[in-house]
Amino acid sequence: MDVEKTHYRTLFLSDWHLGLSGIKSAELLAFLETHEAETIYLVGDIIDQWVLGRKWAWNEDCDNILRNLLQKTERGTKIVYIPGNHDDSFRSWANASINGISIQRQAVHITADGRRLWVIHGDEFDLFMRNTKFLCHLGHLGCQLLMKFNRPVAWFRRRLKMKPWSLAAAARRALQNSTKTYRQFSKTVTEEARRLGYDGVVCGHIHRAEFKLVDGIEYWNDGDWVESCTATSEAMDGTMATIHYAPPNTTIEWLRQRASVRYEGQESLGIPTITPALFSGASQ
Ligand SMILES: [Mn+2]
Repeated sequence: MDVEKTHYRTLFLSDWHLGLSGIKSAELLAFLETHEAETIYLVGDIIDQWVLGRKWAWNEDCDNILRNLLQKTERGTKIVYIPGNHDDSFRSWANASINGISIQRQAVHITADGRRLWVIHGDEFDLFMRNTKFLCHLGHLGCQLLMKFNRPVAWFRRRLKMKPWSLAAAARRALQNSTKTYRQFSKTVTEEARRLGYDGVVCGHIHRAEFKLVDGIEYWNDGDWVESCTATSEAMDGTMATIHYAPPNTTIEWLRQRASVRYEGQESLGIPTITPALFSGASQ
């Protein structure tokens, strides 16, 4: 089997959540093995530092995904990494560069036809997230309160033989299901982009790939690799599009095997052991 590579001027990808179980890491590896770009923006939540301890699910695909990125930078691809809220400890490394990957708090991308796009993860505009984070940052008091509230609920659910329920997860689900919230998010982000003088914004965070014009401002959400396999692309002439990656399973398997052979013998990047220990203090 031979698989052709697709070349772009720019690729925007986010919300990989590497380390979380059940993500589309095989598809993502296959995608990276077959897609090249002059510039790649990693738009946040790339490594999930909120997954801790025994739940940490780092596999060979995750290692090969990072190896693929490093190989891309060696071959001249410019990679800009904009940390999100699940990998926010990298934010303190803004303006640093790790193995040719430049870390930025945010970026401005200029398309081939001269549009100025603001590139951000987007959690800054998610009011719900901001508030729960604030609660947890109150530290002891805030988090204990959340747990106390959760305990009676857990007791009832056990008695009813229901699955354990997480307050945070349920609140997030409620948030994600609400179209009003999506609208609110894109409205807030594009309003801010306009205020700052940009033609549009590229972001992630809400795990829903989408393009629309909001009062003349371009809103591009590059989606996620937890459930959907989506990215935002810019062709050489500046034309942008949303990619829904859906190759046959046999292709994915073949590309995984090929990557596995290619990267064989390379030492593990250490992330599986380092990350949980390193970020055990990260807020949940
Ligand atoms: Mn996020």
